[in-house]
Amino acid sequence: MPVDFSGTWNLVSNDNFEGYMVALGIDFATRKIAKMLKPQKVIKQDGDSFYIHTTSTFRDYLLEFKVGEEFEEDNKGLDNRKCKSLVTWENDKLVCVQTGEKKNRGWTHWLEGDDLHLELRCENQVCRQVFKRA
Ligand code: VLP
Repeated sequence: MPVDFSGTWNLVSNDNFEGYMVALGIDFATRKIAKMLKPQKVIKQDGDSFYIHTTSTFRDYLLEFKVGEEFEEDNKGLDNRKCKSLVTWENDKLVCVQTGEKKNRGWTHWLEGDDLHLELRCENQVCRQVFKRA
């Protein structure tokens, strides 16, 4: 059975989000608000086609992509830097490389038990988030 990330997921832990945001150049005032948030992710997966909507009381971010097809990402409402993004499967992990101004930028999603994990990377910072089904 292939892995299926579909569902509605609530953030339950967020390790080093501050470091990740600093690496992205997010300003102090925005970081102060952002680190209080408990974002929700709605993921719709149809084979290799993904819809990932991250919502919060402050800002939302919608990402749609097909695994293996590079796309332009605008990161609107996040750091607003454009990059070229490519998502691939590494076994059952979904790995995104975001090529642009920031070195070593990307993220990885995987399922572990009943939890959804997300590792966010930028430069030398790694943020680890865990989500539980809503
Ligand atoms: C910017 C950095 C907080 C902080 C300011 C705004 C959207 C994988 C991937 C799909 C992400 C989430 C990015 C979070 C970076 C915040 C607004 C928080 C709510 O998810 O699921 O895009 O990259």
